[in-house]
Amino acid sequence: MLRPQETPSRERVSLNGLWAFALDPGDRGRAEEWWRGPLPDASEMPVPASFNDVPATRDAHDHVGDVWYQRQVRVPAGWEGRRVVLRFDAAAHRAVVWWNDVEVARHEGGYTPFECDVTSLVRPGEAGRVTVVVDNRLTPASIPPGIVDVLPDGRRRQRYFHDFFNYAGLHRAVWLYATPHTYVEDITVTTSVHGTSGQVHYRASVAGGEVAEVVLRDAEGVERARAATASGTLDVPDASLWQPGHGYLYRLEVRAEGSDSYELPVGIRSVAVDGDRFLINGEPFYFRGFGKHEDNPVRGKGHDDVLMVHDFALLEWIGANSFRTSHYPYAEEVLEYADRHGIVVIDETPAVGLNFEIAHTLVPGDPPHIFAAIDDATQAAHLRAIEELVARDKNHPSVVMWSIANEPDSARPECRTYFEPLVHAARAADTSRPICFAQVQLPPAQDVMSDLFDVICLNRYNGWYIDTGDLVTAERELEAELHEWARLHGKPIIITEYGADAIPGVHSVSAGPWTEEYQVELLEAFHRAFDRVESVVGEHVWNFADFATGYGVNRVDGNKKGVFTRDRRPKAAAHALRRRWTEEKAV
Ligand code: GCB
Repeated sequence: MLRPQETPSRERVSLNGLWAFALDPGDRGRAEEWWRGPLPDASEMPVPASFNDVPATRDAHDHVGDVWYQRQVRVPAGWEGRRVVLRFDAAAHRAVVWWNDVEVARHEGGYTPFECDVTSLVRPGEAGRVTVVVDNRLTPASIPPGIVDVLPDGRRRQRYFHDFFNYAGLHRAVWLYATPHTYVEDITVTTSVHGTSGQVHYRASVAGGEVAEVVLRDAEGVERARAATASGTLDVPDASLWQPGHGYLYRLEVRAEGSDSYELPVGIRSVAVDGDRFLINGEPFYFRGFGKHEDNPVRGKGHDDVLMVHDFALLEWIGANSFRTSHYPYAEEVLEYADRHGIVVIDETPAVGLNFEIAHTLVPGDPPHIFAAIDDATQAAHLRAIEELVARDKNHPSVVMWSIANEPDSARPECRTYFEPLVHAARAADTSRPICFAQVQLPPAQDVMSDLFDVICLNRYNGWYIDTGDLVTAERELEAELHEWARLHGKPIIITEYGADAIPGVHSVSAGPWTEEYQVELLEAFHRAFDRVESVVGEHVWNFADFATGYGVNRVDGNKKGVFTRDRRPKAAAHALRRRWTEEKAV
């Protein structure tokens, strides 16, 4: 799905700003058809933002169920005769949208966009009422999954099996945009590199007509190739490659018969797995960076350009070259920024929490055996999540690999049965990138599905959840395990999570757990082990910054494994990583 943009034939209007807002704890809205008029007792809510922490009430923070957003939208008078589309960059986790009294869209999945053609309902120059109900419930059939309990007093309580707070709402941009009726519908680009030349393989579709022309220009706007077919290969002699650290972008203009045109940024680069190497443009690439979160005080997962640019500045400061979009697709602005700046991305679906053991730690009591609780409906939602992720992000040069899940219960045979069709679907959706999943702490002999994937991605907490406080054992066992993975699979290994919680300002000469010293020493122990195992091609520390979680006795105001605090101040570990990544392990 193409992101709205402004071209000579297209216009867009941002619908960000303050919307009328109402929590609906008693489920009245759908029964009373709140879309037919102004929301009762509405407050105001900024969009984009997660709604939870904005009103400063526990009711909003802990709300489980529907919330309502509404605003008037004026269609520009100049849009007479155009196709008009309403687009939501995300609504977590499922939404229904009305234009005045007419339902125009339904979507499930909190991190991918959806849109609806409202041309027949709108009158240019006039305003319409847009109402959106967003349901934040996680169920056994949603991705990520969860369970809603109804308590004796009638309140709902949401349980979920992942370690980040269930922020929800309209936490990304909303747009109204216009195109001609014959319009560029989709473009798919893959690239390859041969010697000094690059190839741009493209496929474009035009709704209601044909592709008229395709023109590739370089960053200076100079035309480098041209074609008049809907698909083909454009050859670029002496290509400037998209490289880690150098996000060189061409622009592919696709013109439809009639007048529409769309400009897609294109980075020419190749990605391949060769034995136990991960190659970008034929060169071995070593991932230095983090698992991150979209998480900020007050905004929750609300996208914000200030915070985004600052996070990228900190990645540069610390010497990181990559990150994983743990544990869901991030805002498209983030990937566009990574494209422009040469930051490498492992792009993950929201499939997190498909794991009984973790469910048990995070949800004390009696969680279900997760593969008994989830079923074909969950798998169908997971499949959609993969397809929507690839459809949205397939053209980003920064994205070098898909991660289709985080820490599923990969010791269980049911897990393999569940994942096999998803692996096939991911490969069918994109043949140009390797795929992986982030593996929970399990010895290679117990894992039943890593052979299905291209890269071994391991989340490891030796010295923290295992052998807590004993870094000597942690280092020895980690190294032995890494050698074993290398021996059994012969594939590249990325440690996609490792780290320790550290409370900023807590120090100790004996460097016990929770101190800043322990966090530094644990990372150093892991690094010594990585440097002794040839097949290790990457290290992503958990986490870039402290982040909000659900309530739990092992979480003090959230997860503190950040090397930056939640407000982005460096802990001692940030300085230590900066030394390693800018001096010792800079290439
Ligand atoms: C993990 C999860 C991550 C958690 C982390 C932790 O394995 O993938 O979501 O936040 O451990 O800190 O426990």
